[in-house]
Formats: sequence, C-alpha cells, structure tokens
Amino acid sequence: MFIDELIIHIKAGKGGDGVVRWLHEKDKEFGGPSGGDGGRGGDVFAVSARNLNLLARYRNKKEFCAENAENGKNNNLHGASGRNLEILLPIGSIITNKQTGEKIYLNKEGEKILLLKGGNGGYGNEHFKSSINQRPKEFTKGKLGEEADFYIEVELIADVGLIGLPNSGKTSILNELANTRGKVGDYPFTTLEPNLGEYFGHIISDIPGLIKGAAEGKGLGHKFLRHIRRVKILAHLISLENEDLDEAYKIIRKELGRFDKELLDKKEIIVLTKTDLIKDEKTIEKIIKKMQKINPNIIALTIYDDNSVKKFKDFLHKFLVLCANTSITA
Ligand SMILES: Nc1nc2c(ncn2[C@@H]2O[C@H](COP(=O)(O)OP(=O)(O)O)[C@@H](O)[C@H]2O)c(=O)[nH]1
Ligand SMILES: [Mg+2]
Repeated sequence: MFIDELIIHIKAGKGGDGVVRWLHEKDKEFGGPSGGDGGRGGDVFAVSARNLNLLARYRNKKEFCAENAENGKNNNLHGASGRNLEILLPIGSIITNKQTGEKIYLNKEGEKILLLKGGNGGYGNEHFKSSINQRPKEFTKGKLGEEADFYIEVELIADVGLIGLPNSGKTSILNELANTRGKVGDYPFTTLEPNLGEYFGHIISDIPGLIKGAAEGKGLGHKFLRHIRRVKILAHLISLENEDLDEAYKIIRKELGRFDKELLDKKEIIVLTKTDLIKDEKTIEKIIKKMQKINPNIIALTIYDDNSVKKFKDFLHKFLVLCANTSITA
C-alpha cells in the first residue's frame, strides 16, 4: 500500500546522569571524588532515500526513540553516549514538527537533517572538586532529549508527470520509457500507486486516478493530485478511443485547475495514444492538426510500434532539454 502521509512521535535520547563515586586508594581513608559524567543522548536525523515505500514501513510503528546514554561511572569514566537514530524517508518528504511548526524538505537523495537533539549528560561529583571543596557530593542529572510529533507527507519529485484519464495508457508508456513493471490493465484504477521510472536521468512519474470530480475527492484522484505539484512538465495522455478528445482533455485540465490553479501553468505536452486503433493515417493527421490549436506540443503514438515509441522518446527528451535551457521551473 502506498502511504504518503503519516504522523509519528519521535524522541531523542536522554543524557546519562552524573554519579557520586570516591576513589579507593591504599593507605588513604578518604579518597577524592571520582564520579564520571553521564553520556549524551542520541540525536535523531531524517535521511532521504530513493524509495517510495518507506512510509508504509512505519505504518504500524508510531514511536521512534534514539538511544538513551549511560550514566557516569567510577574512576572518572564518562558514560557512553546514546546511539543516534536515523529515520529513512523518501525523497520529496515534507517533515513538519508539530510542536514548533518548523518544516523540513527532503529534496535530494542522501540528505541528512537533524530533527531532534539528544539531552546533555549530567556532571559527576569529580566535576565539582575545587580547592575549597575536596569532597563534593554534588552531581547533576542528565537532560531529557527533545521530543515532538512530526507530520510527514510525501510529494513526488519528478521531471515528467504522466497524466490523463484512466486507460489512456500512462502505465504502458512508463513501462516503455523506463523498463518498470507497473500493472497495465484495461479497467480504471489498475494503478493504485504512483509508479516512478527513470529515463536517461529524467524521473518519470505515472499519476493515476484522475477522473471527473477528482479535485473534490472522487475516486482516488485527490490523493494523487498533490503529487503533480512538484513535477516539472506534464505529459497529458489522451487515448484515441475517446469519441470527444477535446472533452477528455478538458476534464483533466478542469480537475487540475480546481485542485490548484498553478498546476495549469506547468509546461505540458499532449500525447495522443493508441494510434493503432485508427487505421487511416489521414484521420490521425487531421486529429493532430485540430488538437494543435489547444497545444502545439503534440505527438501521437502507439506502444505497438517501436518507431512511434522512439519518436515520442526523442520528442520528450528534446522538450525536457528545451525546458531546462529556458530555466523553466514551474
Ligand atoms: N491498442 C492499444 N492499446 C494500448 C496502448 N497502450 C496501452 N494500451 C492498453 O490500454 C489499456 C490501459 O493501459 P494502461 O497503461 O493501464 O493505462 P493507464 O490507466 O492510463 O495507466 C491496457 O489494456 C493497455 O494494454 C496502445 O498504444 N494501443
Ligand atoms: Mg495505470
């Protein structure tokens, strides 16, 4: 199951207490102080990884703790520090500390960001020794580690987002581009989770479940719409099976706009799919001409013809390069 939001409680480790100990020396009735300091409690870090299924791992575990430190020891030995805790989270995670409101974005692979600090260790009685106090009995306790609830949500970060009505061929194209193994089916909602693939260094994301009413929560669309926010360009797929292509296009655009107007400003290409279903080339050309009025960046393909898939790949690659060179960030 794909999980893209979660609340967890995290605690950094407690510092160890300082202790009161005395040296035991031969021939001396009273040895000096020798209580060591407590160790430092473990810190907690978020570490980003390229694995979308990470949140699902934490579904049944809502408490996370770094290790507590050890108390001080005799002979002035410090207690061992607690081990740090690293929580692996997917790239694209937005982590909100619910106590402070602070937000952290994990945008790149391998980022490591401090979430909570472990508590400092307390002082042992050796620390309090001075010329006027040879036998201090003071010590301090270790401090508690920081702790907080965190809301974690994931927004996919991708170069290309494949959108379109169910059955438009999104998963099939992702499979062609990236050799992924998404489920392909001729009934709606085969893809219940977004699939990601890589094509020559570009991350391609298959965004399923967009239907009429998705922005209001119909189907599963609302769950996936937010993943479009951080996609650089949209590849809008329209199957030639649709009797009214214009209408099919508009349904999706309307949902995008309803969810977030800014999604409509993203660079978009139109991909007419399943050209094999129309035998007459001229009809396809006519359709392309007509749809070009909506968006001149248009291409038609069938996954059953390698040549047309290759043309699409080149087209997509060129478009991505063009967007990068004109520094389009939307
Ligand atoms: N005839 C034809 N069928 C296709 C083509 N691409 C995909 N399909 C079929 O259309 C159905 C839906 O495809 P899928 O990739 O699951 O669409 P998605 O719902 O948009 O992800 C599947 O049965 C595919 O085999 C194509 O180019 N031509
Ligand atoms: Mg699909």
